[in-house]
Amino acid sequence: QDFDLVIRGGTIVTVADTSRADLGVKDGKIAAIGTGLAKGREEIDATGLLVMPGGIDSHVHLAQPAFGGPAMADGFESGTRSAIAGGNTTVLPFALQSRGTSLRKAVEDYHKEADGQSYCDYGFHMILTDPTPAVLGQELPALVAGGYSSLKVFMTYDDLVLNDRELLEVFDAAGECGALVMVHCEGYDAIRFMTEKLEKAGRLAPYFHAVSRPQSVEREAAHRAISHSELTGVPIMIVHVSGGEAMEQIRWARARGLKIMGETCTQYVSLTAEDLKGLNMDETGGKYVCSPPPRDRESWEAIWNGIQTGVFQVFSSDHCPFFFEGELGKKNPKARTSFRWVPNGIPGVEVRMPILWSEGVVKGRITPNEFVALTSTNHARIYGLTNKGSLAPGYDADIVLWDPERRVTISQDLMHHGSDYTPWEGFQVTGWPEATLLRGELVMRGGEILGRKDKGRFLPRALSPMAGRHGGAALD
Ligand code: DUC
Ligand code: ZN
Ligand code: ZN
Ligand code: ZN
Repeated sequence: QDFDLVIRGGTIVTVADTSRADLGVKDGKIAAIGTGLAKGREEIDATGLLVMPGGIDSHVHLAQPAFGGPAMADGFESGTRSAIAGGNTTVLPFALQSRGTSLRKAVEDYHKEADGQSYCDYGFHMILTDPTPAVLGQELPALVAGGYSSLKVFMTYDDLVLNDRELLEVFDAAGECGALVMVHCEGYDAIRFMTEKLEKAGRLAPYFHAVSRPQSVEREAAHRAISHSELTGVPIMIVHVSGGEAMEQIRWARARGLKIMGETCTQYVSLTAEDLKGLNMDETGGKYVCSPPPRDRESWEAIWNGIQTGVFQVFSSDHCPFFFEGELGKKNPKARTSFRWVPNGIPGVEVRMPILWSEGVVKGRITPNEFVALTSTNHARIYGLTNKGSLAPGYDADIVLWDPERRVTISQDLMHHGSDYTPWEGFQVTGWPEATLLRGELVMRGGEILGRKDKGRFLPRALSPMAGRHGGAALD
C-alpha cells in the first residue's frame, strides 16, 4: 500500500484501545493502522507522543451577535486558528436566529461568516429564538434534514429566552424531525429578580454576576427542562453544567429512564466565583464572567464525579470570547456600570484539551481513553459527525499528536485567539498538543500555524442517534 503520510512510532489512543502502532494516511483519510507500515511520501516521527483523534469542540461561539450586545473577539478566522493551536480539528458554533427573522436566513448569514475563513472543519447548531409555526413546521425540518441536525434553546436572556410553552413546542417539533435539542438551563425570572435586588443594593461589580445566578437557579431550570423532555418524550442535552446541583437533576432523570445528556466545560473544573472578584472587586473580574458562572472547589469535585460516572458525555470549552479592553471595558462603558452589562462568556477553545488532560489524566481522575471520549469521540457520535472522532480506517485523518509530559504555563502570549486576555493566565498544565493534522495535513506544529483559513470545510451532519422521540405523555 502507498501512503501520503505515515505517522510512525507513536502510541495510538482511542476510546477503546491504547497501542503502539503506525498510522498511514491516504487521500486525507486513515488508510491503515499497524506495525511496519510501508514508507509514506511523508513521514512524521511520533516517538514519545500520543496519537489521538483531533479534538472536536461541540460548543463554541464565533462571530455571534449576542450575550450582552457587543461584538465577539473571534470570528471564524481567529477562533478556528485558536482551535487548531489547541489540538482541535472540528468546531460546532451557533447560527443565531434573531427574533422576527427566518431560521434559514440565520444559517445563510452564518455561512457567509465561515466561508473561506476557517482553519478547521465546522458545522452549525442553530439557536431558536422565534419558534413560530412556520419556523417549527417548515424551516426546521428542512434545515435539520439538510445537515443542521441540532439546535439550542435558552431559558434566560432578554433576546433569547423562550417561555415554557415555547420550549415545549420546540422540543415537540425537534422530536418530529429528529433534531438534537441543547438547553441553556438558567431561570430568567430568578435572575432578573436577583439582578434588580443587587443593583438596588449597589452591588454592581462583576463578582455579583455569580451572586445573581446561584446553583439553585440552574438546578430549577434543569429540572423544568427535564420535565418538558419527559412530557414530550424528546431527549435533551443540558449544556454547560456548572456544579453538583444541576448534575443531580440529570442523575435523577436518568434513574427515571429519561434520555438526558450532559455537557460540562473547562471553567467548571478550573475557575471559581472568587475569580470574578478580580484584583480588588474591580473590572478585572469581568474577565471571568460567563454563564453559568464558575462555582467553587466543591463543585469541581462534584463535576469530576459526574465525569467519572458518565453523567457528562462531552467536555466543551463554551468558547465565547470578548475583549477586556473593549467590550468588557473601555469601548463598552456600560459594562463598567453594572455586572448586568458585562457580556457573558470567556475564551477557552485553545486550553480545553490541555486543562482536561492535566487536571484529569495527569491527576488520575480519568484515563487517556476517557479523555478521547470526552474531547472528541462522544462529540462526533452525539452530533452526527460520522467521519470524525476516531482513529480507524476510513475516518478522516483528523489527528492531534499529544505530548503528555510537556509542561506549559498558560499565558496570553501563547494564545491564538482574538481576545486580549486568557482567564487562565499563569495556570500550569502538563500535557500539550505538539501537532494538529486536519484530514492528513499538518495545520499546527510546535505552536506554529501551518494551515490556511480556506482549508476548513463545512460539515453537514447526520441526525443524532441520541435524538428522536423516546416516550412522552400519552394522549389517551
Ligand atoms: N451560554 C453559552 O452557551 N455561552 C455563553 C453564555 C451563555 O449564556
Ligand atoms: Zn448557554
Ligand atoms: Zn455557549
Ligand atoms: Zn503562534
